[in-house]
Amino acid sequence: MRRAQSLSSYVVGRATLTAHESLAAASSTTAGVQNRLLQVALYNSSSSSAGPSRWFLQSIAACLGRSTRAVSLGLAGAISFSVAASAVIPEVYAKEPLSPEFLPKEVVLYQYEACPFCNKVKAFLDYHHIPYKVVEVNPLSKKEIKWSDYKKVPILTVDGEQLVDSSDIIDKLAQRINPDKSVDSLSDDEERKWRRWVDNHLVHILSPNIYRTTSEALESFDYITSNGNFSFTERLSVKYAGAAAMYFVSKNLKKKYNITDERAALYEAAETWVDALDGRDFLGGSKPNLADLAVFGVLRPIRYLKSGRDMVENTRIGDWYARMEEAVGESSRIKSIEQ
Ligand SMILES: N[C@@H](CCC(=O)N[C@@H](CS)C(=O)NCC(=O)O)C(=O)O
Repeated sequence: MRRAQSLSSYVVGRATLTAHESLAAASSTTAGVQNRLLQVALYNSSSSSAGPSRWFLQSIAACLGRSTRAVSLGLAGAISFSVAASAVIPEVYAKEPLSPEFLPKEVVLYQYEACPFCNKVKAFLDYHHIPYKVVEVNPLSKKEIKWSDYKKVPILTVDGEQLVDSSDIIDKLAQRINPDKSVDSLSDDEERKWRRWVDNHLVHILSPNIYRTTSEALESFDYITSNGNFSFTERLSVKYAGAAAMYFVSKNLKKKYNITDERAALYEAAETWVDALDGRDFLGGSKPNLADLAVFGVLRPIRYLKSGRDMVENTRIGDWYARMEEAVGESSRIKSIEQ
């Protein structure tokens, strides 16, 4: 309980540091009413210790806390959209079916919905049509991963074998489904370079974008809450408390990563990626490689939020993204395990 308190305070506390400044600026805007709602939610969340909103914020804090030290805010992953697959998938973009001998019997992903690294792994599993179960880890107790020495997510178990770290997981899965190839021959320098770019650059830009304005923060949390298992009252509380906290936290993230204009940074990243494609359908040529899957995995949660819509309207990334949607298709997630 004490740890729970401190994680909750972490999010709310960080938000409060900049709350006065941000609210002062925001209250003169047309979003003033929403800001006041968010302010109420923010301060309510700091005084209340009960309810799902607190748990949810703690879940965000766990991803955010580690991310600010190691990689990025993983909130985008919390709003993991289920992207509808097109009914007819052109053969050229079809999924990579595995021959049954390579198909693991049981794959379990221990994840936070809030984690972009988990979404990268899911993009790989979905593309290769590897069925997997998901265990949503409680970020406070982490009781679902007590059995492991590794204290982060994602953790993937493949027929009982534990794999950790999203890039390592993907490398090991790629090796497993291509047993005849050496590790080095499985990816080239270009692919490795862009996978690093995703982890070191792209993921940092996402959260400041999806929580950029109060209305965008609410849009993001609206999606989160409508897809979670919340009662009507719980949904409201999570939506406003979460949006309020993340609106302010995202301002700190901008400073941390020296982002002055988050939209411009997002557009620039999208254009940089399209330049990298250099006229090819995918970085991998006629089919996605691991870099395509990584970029797609971290962008998928934001694609149909305002930031993602803006990105597609204002850059050239839309065609590639549409090809990726077709290629990856429907999720191969089979069911959640209730803990
Ligand atoms: N490099 C790791 C980063 C994983 C990571 O930082 N995950 C965060 C969630 S976004 C985490 O589990 N943090 C530890 C915690 O919540 O206590 C990867 O790519 O998998």
